[in-house]
Amino acid sequence: MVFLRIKRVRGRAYAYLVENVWDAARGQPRQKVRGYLGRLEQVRPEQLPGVPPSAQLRRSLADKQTVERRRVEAIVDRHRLRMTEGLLSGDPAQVRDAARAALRELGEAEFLHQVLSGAMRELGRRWADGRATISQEHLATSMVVELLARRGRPGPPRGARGPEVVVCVPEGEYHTLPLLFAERPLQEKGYEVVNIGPSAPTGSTVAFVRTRRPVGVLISVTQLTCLEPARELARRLHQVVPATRIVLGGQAFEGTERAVGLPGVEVCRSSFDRCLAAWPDA
Ligand code: B12
Repeated sequence: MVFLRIKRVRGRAYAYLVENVWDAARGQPRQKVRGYLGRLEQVRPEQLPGVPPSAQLRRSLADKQTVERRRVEAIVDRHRLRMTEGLLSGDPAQVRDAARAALRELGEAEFLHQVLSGAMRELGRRWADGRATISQEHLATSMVVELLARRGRPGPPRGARGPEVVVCVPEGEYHTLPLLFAERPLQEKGYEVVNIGPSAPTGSTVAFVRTRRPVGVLISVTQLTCLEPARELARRLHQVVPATRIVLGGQAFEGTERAVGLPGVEVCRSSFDRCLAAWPDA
């Protein structure tokens, strides 16, 4: 009988289909791997064997995914709290320790999207209701920048230069931290990141992209007031570089089904990691 088995590698759960076979030499059963299904949280019931897959296997998958989700949520909460405290108290050693522990237990994607960005969001909430000062927020921002810079880039072979992806924000947007969060997931896929930083005039970004001809442009939008400039930027980019993949994302798109309705422009309401899962390795 085929059943599911979970293996954890660097904090991440991966699913396998295994089967018990009789090992005559040892006189006992052993498990034989029948197939690899990928990251547990992304496995879909259609990937299970059988048409349709057995109810037992489907139930087992759903149960394992629920258990894993709860496990990850509890770990994320603990690390996010520790990270928030480190950032609020301006303690770089605590921030580094919290990052190391979170990376070990959760892996890269959850660390960036849930722990670090979650801690910055918590800081924003505390700032908004008067429990954190602007200076604390600014110090936290620079500590996050330093933390990400210290980690360096994951290595493609020396001298190799992958295809370029431009990461940018629309005119009027100064929330540039998400651009740094995009760098590692892109580099891990072998892309070269060109980060053009805060609020450039739309025409300037369009001209830059036209000469550079990257394979993709990721536009991060945090403030609702920047949605319209972002839309205009995406529209003009698609006009001048129609073969380039243009993706809009960020907090401004969350909690809304706001349709952008532009041909050739994608909206991604999740993390960079999830968004890039659909991109080929460079
Ligand atoms: C740090 C910060 C700042 C810093 C930014 C420094 C910098 N270099 O980035 C400074 C001090 C400059 C700043 C300024 C302001 N800020 Co501010 N800021 C924040 C804070 C605390 C953290 C933002 C952050 O970096 N988060 C970390 C990032 C990495 O996480 P993230 O945005 O969630 O991004 C993740 C996903 O959304 C996704 N993602 C993001 N982009 C993209 C793109 C694509 C393509 C994809 C696939 C995914 C994706 O992946 C990321 C990683 O997981 C937030 C609080 C919050 N809720 O976030 C307020 C916040 C964003 N700021 C706010 C405000 C109001 C302002 C100011 C207007 C304040 C003022 N009165 O001056 C100014 C505006 C400046 C401007 N014109 O842009 C509000 C925005 C309200 C709104 N919805 O419009 C917030 C929410 C605070 C609040 N609680 O009210 N801010």
